[in-house]
Amino acid sequence: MAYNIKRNSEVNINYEALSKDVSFALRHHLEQYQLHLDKEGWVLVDDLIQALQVNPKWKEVTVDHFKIMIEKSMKQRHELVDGHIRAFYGHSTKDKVEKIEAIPPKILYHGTIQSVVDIILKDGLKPQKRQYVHLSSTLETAVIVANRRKDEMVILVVDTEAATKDGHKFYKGNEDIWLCDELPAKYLHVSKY
Ligand code: HQG
Repeated sequence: MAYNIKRNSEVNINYEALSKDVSFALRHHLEQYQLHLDKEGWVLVDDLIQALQVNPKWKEVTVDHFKIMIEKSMKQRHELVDGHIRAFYGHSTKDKVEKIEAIPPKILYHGTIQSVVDIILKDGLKPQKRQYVHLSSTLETAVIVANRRKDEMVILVVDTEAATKDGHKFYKGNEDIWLCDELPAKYLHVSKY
């Protein structure tokens, strides 16, 4: 019987919508959800559940739903460990989340659009509204990132080897996404694919 109840609640959950709301809360709108991230971006799962349950849509949400949400997601956006959950990347909250510095592959990619590429090639990559600039180890991901926008896509290649030699730091987001602070244009060129 219990098995049936669980299956029914799973069927009713829109995991894509749940993932969006979890990202919205953990990356951008802590105050609205009365959440507080620790310095590595973690919150208690129970606190997130309580915060989400204010919305009738998520009244039945449980930790099992978060587990399935993570399993089903095409992108590795959230991490769940020992009763805590966090977003891997994407934050725009006031206090900068500490990420682990690591040595990236020799090149990384950044997917952007034609209308801003000239500015980027002049002023460099800037985090804009987020805490970090977002890069990826695969061209495929950069294409997906760029294609979120309506404008024509441009893929930039980042010479991380030269940037690292000059003292710029790179941080691991997830297995594919890398993060950095502002990065001068001299390390960038437009990819020919
Ligand atoms: C551009 C999503 C003008 C930059 C994605 C980008 C990713 C500049 C935009 C992740 C600039 C910022 C992050 C400069 C950079 N002047 N524009 N100097 N420097 N830009 O959304 O990288 O699916 O903050 O090219 O897929 O697009 O939500 O960053 O176009 O992984 O999990 O300013 O968010 O992940 O846009 O995306 P964003 P992003 P999720």
